[in-house]
Amino acid sequence: MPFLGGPRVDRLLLTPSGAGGPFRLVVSVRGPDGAVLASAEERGEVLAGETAFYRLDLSPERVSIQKETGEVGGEFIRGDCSGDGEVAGSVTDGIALLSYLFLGGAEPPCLAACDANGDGVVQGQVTDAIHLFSFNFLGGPAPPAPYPDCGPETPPGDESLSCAEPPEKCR
Ligand SMILES: [Ca+2]
Ligand SMILES: [Ca+2]
Repeated sequence: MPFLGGPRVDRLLLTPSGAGGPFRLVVSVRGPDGAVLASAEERGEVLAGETAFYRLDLSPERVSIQKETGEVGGEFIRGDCSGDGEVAGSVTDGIALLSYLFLGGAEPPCLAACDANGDGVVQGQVTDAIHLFSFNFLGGPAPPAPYPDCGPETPPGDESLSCAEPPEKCR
């Protein structure tokens, strides 16, 4: 039976708004007639202040839910392009970004953090550097979340940019 859209992998973020606690997660793939082709179930627990990442592997033959840990979904601070954990009052983030983009400088450790305006794009643009300089020295708006605290990537923009090396502060 054809699977509309083809196999794909999605990610699920669980962040409890209250005290948190145990949960039961059920994912099913249904055919055009509504019949369940495959399903998977996962039980776990997410506590207040935590975020749990689950990777959903969906295809007509297989459905799986796998908890992600460690480097996947590394947290970061938006705007911290230099990776030192600081953004406010710092000129180095904008410089690190411009150097990388236009002067052949080293690739930043966490590209998602360099997307200071949160539009999901970094390459070939000066807008993120301008956002940083504007925020730090001209009273412009702060970077969107995750800022000023560490936080997870927001799909799809942050995920495609990815954060290869989350800053020390966020590990
Ligand atoms: Ca920095
Ligand atoms: Ca951007």
